[in-house]
Amino acid sequence: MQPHLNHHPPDQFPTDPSGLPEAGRPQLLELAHGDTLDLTVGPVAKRLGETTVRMLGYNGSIPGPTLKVPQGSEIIVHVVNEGDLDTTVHWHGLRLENRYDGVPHETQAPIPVGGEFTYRIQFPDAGLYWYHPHIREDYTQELGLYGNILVVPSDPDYWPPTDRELVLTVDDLLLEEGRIAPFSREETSYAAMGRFGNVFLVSGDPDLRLEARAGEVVRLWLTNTANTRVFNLALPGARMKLVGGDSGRVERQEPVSEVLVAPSERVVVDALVERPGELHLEYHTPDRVYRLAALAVATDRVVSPAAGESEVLRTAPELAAERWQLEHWLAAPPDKVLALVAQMDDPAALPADAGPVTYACPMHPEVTSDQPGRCPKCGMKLLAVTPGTQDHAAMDHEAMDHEAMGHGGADGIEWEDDMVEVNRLTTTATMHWRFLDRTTGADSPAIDWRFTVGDRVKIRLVNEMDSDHPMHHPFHLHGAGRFLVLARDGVTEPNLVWKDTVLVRTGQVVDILFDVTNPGLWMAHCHIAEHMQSGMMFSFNVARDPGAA
Ligand SMILES: [Cu+2]
Repeated sequence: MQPHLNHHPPDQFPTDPSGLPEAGRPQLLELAHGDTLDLTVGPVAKRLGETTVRMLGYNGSIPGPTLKVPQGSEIIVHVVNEGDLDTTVHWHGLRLENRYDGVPHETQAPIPVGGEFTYRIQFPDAGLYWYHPHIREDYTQELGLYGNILVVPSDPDYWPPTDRELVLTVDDLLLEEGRIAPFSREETSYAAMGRFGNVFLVSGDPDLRLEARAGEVVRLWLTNTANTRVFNLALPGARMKLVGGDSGRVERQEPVSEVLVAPSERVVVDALVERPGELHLEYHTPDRVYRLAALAVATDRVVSPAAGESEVLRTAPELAAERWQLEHWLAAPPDKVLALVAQMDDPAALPADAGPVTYACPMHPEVTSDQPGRCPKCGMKLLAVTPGTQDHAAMDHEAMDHEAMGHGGADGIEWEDDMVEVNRLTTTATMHWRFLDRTTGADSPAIDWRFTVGDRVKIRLVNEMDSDHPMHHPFHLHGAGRFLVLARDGVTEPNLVWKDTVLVRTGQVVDILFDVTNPGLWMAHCHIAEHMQSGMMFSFNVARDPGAA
């Protein structure tokens, strides 16, 4: 008998699944205008292959229930918190009433364990949205608190015809020795790069099997719910067509072989599966291919009217209209310039009497200096090397593989955690992610943006290389409105779609046009959960239109 086997230190969240109800599959809940949904947060025992871990679910499932609602409707959601810590529910991407946005202390008081809160949620726009907590997302979202929302358009011809719809989440989860890797109650770890997982989950399942029939057009609705990982997804053997993004359809449907989806982004693709057999949803990085899920295509061939339209590439008139005004906005100076930077304390910082110190790059161990500074190869801050022990920079054996690429690779995306030992040690105390308002000089919490309903605001996002740790950031704006990407590094966006999150790659400059529609106090933040926890956030005010009744 080992009574302490499952005991967790008091400063960590529990990991023992004993006695908990087994996590279920997400339900599809079709809700009508005025309906009430009861949503309960609570711990579950989740089976992942050979092991069972303690996770958190909405209504006992991971993901939580998929909500299917008509555009223009409003529902009531009654949330009960039986979880591990205070919570709120944020309705990601929805332009809703500010007081139901789920931001703790700003739009509502946190819901304590044992407490409850009632939301009224509106769905003005068609497309794919999702919900998750807005307190310690690094822990709660990683542990399973997320669910999809499918808003069915009022216009029956908004989307092209399809035979089958699969509403999915893609995610990763970090396991160590068959358990969820430890989480402190007090502070967020992996603050430098975010917590990368080592198990991939599609709709909560490490080995999901989906079904279709030969000849069908299968619509994949995909939401990235990972803390930090960018997914580049492919379905070899199927003919894929990009039809939608964060908030509704794309300007121009286009054939694609892969789709990139950053944390919290959504993408909608139609896949024509012509032949029977087994296809795989794959995750492609520059170095590797991972299989995420299987799609079994049955032989009973169907004659699909949708397949007949699969070659047609439609244009969305509302976005074609935006394209006409684009030249004006491309030429206009930005109204706001926001820099994305890191300020990093040395996690292995030594006491002053430790003697001579050598500094080395965590990514490039051969780069050393007797002075603090930056790596000339990748821009990372040089960290102190502990004398007499293993060189902590050299512990990242994988760093050598990235020799020629610079930190995060030539494409400005960090596909894997290639500095695990350093990353694990970085916390909200040592890693300071910042937005700096280059128009006014204000630092994150002091940024004071004031807009009015009806404004269109051009915002320039600059992912500065002069930073202690340059890396990609998925920049998210809450439901004060929605935005179009105008240009990335000066290249005009070729295919418009309404968005709430944009991936700003390492060193990249992205211009967006923010269409402001909803009054209130709203958040802007990086959607890497650990970056938001480490300060990469601020809130801005939107005033009502003084001319409106
Ligand atoms: Cu970030």
